[in-house]
Amino acid sequence: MKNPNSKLEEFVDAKSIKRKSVVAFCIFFLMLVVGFATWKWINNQPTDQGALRPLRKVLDVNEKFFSAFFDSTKLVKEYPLSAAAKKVRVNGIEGIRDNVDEDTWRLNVIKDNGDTLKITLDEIKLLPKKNIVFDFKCIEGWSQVTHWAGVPLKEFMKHYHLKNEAMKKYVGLSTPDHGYYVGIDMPSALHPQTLLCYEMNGKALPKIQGYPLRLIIPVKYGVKHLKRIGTMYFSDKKPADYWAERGYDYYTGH
Ligand SMILES: Nc1nc2c(c(=O)[nH]1)N[C@H]1C(S)=C(S)[C@@H](COP(=O)(O)O)O[C@H]1N2
Ligand SMILES: [Mo]
Repeated sequence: MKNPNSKLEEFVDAKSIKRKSVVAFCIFFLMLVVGFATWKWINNQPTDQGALRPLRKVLDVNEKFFSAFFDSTKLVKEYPLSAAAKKVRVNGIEGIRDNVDEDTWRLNVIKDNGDTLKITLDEIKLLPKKNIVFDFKCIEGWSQVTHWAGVPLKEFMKHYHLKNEAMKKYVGLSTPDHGYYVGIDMPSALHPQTLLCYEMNGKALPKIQGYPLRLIIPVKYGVKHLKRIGTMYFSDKKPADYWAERGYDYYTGH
């Protein structure tokens, strides 16, 4: 049986559809206006380090999140001892061409107050020792799984009460003759896998690989693993860096 109201229903339906269309169009139009106004507002904001301030805020929050969450906790992959190369590649001999005098060598640590600690290798060997086997990467394109040991730089700094120094933004390292030098950002320097290293494959470092003491910093490329450390200092300004001066990225992490 035909519904007597069907004509009316059709009419109401058509009416409500029309109303819904009008409402939808109004909402669409409103969103356009709001979107355009927001875009205008963002564009009229002052800039901060090259980004409009509202966008910079988003970037800053992202950066805080990533550096707090990933940088300090993320460990570089470690390998079993059996994976370590027996014949370890040698690369780069800037600042280590002349002989090192084993009896007079000291690690010179320049403190915030201007004092210099002069530390012997034997003193460094008394500190907690950590072994690491990891994939050592050079920006020239080679990599090799190698085995190193030494004291974590973080433990070394704790032991020598280098608290004020750890608040600085950078660590600077250089060979005794200042022929090679690097700057390391503090979070990377204090990373748990960063070592003041005095052993390779369970033996004293060969001279050409940094005897008596080198840096091993797995979160960075080879260029930062300074061989034969003479001096260590701390600064809020970027320390001079041999390869950064020659056009390479200062942070060269991976
Ligand atoms: N003193 C000094 N350290 C240095 C270099 C250098 O030229 N001089 N070269 C760096 C580079 S580019 C690399 S890849 C590594 C290589 O370390 P290795 O010789 O133990 O393989 O040392 C780094 N440390
Ligand atoms: Mo390198």
